[in-house]
Amino acid sequence: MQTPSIYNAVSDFVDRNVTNGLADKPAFIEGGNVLTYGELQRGTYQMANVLKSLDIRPEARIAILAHDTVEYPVMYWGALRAGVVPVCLNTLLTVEQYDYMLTDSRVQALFVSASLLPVVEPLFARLPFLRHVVVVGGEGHEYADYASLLEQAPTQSETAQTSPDETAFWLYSSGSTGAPKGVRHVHSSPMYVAENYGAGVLGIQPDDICFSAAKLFFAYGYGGAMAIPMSVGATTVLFSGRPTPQTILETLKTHAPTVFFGVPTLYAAMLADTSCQPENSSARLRICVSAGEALPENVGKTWRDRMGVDILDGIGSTEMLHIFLSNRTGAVRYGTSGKEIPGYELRLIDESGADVAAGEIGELLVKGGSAADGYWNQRNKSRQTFAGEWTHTGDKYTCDADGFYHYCGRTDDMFKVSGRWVSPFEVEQALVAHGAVLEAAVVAHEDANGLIKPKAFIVLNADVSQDGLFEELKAQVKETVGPWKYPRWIAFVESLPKTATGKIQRYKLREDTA
Ligand code: 3UK
Repeated sequence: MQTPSIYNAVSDFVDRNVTNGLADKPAFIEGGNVLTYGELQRGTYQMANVLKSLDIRPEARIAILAHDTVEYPVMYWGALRAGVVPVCLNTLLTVEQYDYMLTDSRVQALFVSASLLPVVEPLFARLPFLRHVVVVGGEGHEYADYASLLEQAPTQSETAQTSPDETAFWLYSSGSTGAPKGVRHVHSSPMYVAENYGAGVLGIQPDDICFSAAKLFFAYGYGGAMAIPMSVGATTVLFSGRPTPQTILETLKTHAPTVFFGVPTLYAAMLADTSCQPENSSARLRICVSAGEALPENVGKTWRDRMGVDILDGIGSTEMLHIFLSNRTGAVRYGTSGKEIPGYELRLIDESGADVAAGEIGELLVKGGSAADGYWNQRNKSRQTFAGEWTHTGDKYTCDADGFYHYCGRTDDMFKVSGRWVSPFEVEQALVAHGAVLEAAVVAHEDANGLIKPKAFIVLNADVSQDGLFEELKAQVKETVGPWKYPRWIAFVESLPKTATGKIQRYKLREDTA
């Protein structure tokens, strides 16, 4: 028999860069803090030793609930070095959600930013598996201090001899309905993303500087701000605050990244800000990426015309770790998610599981080496989503004759009006194409006869009057997407309910309006 194959991602993403002579090169920059690849490597050895000293053994789990500062990559990659599995938690959740995740994951230690401590502290007494709390930054608390633990730890340790198929880390899926699911990713997945999307689509190079408005705990940010830049020894700019048009522009201007990762709402909000001009942004920007939800065509085009850089819309998921279907530089088709990217295969299937006919709408399935190993302790959901080599996305798409994929909404949001399908998504796109509209969400609503019709919730741009808008918007929808699809009701609202990762929670609007 052969010896089992050994692969620990930390060797590829951290050690290889040091071996290649990049020890003094900045890997991460946040505010005035710089972390070189050499410092990162030393820190990960120390972190591995800290875990050992806390008696956290390989294969056990720890939680990282931290802001995007230079400590984050040290904790994350240090855990991988020790063979310990970090569970990267969203920093924007409620105590109930943390209760669920910390209980479900049975983490033995929690590494938490000082400012987030008050949210989770009430839970500590009733988490039987939690043995250690380590606080990053801050003082005057009763817990172990991350910086002192690290400083005291030896700078050499062994690297756990993990398998390429072994769980490396978890992310919780931010499903817009139902309980969150622990998504288990293996050691070989980050490099799969870096090679196929990072190198293949972005053409990532060592002299690139990446900046992601999506945080590291989100798979999109994890790829854009860790896996992809680190795979080639590039530099990442981190921003630990709240992303707003102003803070993002300041970071773009100050650090002049070459690649920027944003979400559609942010691009739209930035464009609504008159100070969003090339001279106030990065002088070196070569690619912008959008993911998380579909990028409206007009947002993409307006950005390109104003900022002189294309936005590459691509779809990814927590289950696939990163983007598997994307637009490409020089061949962008705004209003689409682009084409299949090498390394991934796609299918569109109907309700019976058969491939749909050309041009027909179907559920998107994806096959590729970055698929998760499954959900933690949710066998039925795992089997439904990870059906053999194919992962079900829950997204509806059509594929045109040129191979471009057109997003048609989630499988569960579609409804019928007068027997004909309405995709809330396409109605929303027709609404946001109107200059007065910042954001729109459409749900099914019963009329006085108990028949289902579209209802729109709309956030207007600043200083826009509602006068006559209802009629204009109805006409716009009828003309652009179909006469039966226009909203019979419009509610003008201040904001839309969203998940922590920015996805519209249509089910909340449905409940509110029922
Ligand atoms: C939706 C999109 C249309 C789609 C993600 C990039 O968003 C990410 O992961 P999540 O698990 O959500 C996945 C779901 O979000 N979606 C994402 N991108 C697009 N819909 N156009 C898009 N471009 O419903 C998908 O199933 O939070 C994004 C990289 C890694 C990610 N995890």
